Amino acid sequence: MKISTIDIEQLAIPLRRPIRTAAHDFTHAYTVFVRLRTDIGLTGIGWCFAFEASKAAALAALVADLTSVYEGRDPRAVRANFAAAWRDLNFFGHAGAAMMALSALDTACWDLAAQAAELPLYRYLGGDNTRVTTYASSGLWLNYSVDEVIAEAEMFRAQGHRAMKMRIGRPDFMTDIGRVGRVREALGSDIELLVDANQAWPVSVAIRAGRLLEPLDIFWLEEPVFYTDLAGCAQVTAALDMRVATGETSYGSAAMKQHLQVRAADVLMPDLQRMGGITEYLNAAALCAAFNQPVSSHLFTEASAHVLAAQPHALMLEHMEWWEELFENPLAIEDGQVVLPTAPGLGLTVSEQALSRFTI
Ligand code: SMN
Ligand code: MG
Repeated sequence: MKISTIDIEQLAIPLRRPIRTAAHDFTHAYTVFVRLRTDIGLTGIGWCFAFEASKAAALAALVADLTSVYEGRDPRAVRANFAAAWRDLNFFGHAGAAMMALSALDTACWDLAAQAAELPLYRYLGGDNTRVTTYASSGLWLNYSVDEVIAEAEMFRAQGHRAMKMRIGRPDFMTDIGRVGRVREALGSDIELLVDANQAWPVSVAIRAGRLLEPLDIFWLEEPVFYTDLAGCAQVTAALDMRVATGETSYGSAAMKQHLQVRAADVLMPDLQRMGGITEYLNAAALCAAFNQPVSSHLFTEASAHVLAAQPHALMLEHMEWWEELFENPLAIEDGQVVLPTAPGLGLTVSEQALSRFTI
């Protein structure tokens, strides 16, 4: 099997409403959708994205540049192909937009390799779990009123979710604590509540806020401090009994190793596109196992579900709805778990109608 052509499409996917975290403010997921077509008729998919159309155009240009590495290769040689791309990117860098572009191509190769083996990707990766525990994440944003947060949380519960993530990280952290308290009270104790501060706080504030959050039974406190401050994050982690999670903003498994070496957090949540695709996500997951820590995910639910289903030390898949309209068979959620598709590869059927609707 050989990769014959590579299609790159730029999509503007509108979100249900404009959203804000302590670090982001956006209305669309501008997505670069990549399809690897092969000489035997199989097609593999992958995607990367940004929050501005102009940045997504830059990602598309980088993907186009990398096609010369992938064209003509056997997609089943995923790790060899990845190594060739890694060499190609040495000067440009193993971080930033280059990793995001590589991620789409690498993920599409894994999709193809599993399809060729006629196995769902999670089985191809050696997994046996047909479900993964998940949390709803496409909501409870910083720009919502508390009543809006509670209404959306109830919507997630009605959809089958049993865990969800609320955005915090105001300079006035006492406002956050009050809001989380009201949401916990409204939801009762049978919903797992996660909170994400999106790097907003200095270490001292993160520790004080964390101590006030602990009695509210929070599943984890995410990105309490600036993402490069690993020592600071380790201080927060050591000071709190509650779980601290981080890692979404860092690039490659080497960065995950640095986090693990200083015990920066209790849980790492590698981001598929910042890892550079499934190859490096798997490397990151193996490092977490070696350091006796769980592994989670960030965005990219459809692909990350397969990786986490194959990791005995997986903890909580992030469920983000942004891309589900692209597929005729979006992931089902039952009783707080994502149900893995049974079709070979990623198991996703692309909706041509949705693609043309979102194409820029
Ligand atoms: C997040 C990251 C990027 C965009 C929106 C939200 C957030 C998360 O940090 O973890 O989901
Ligand atoms: Mg986050």
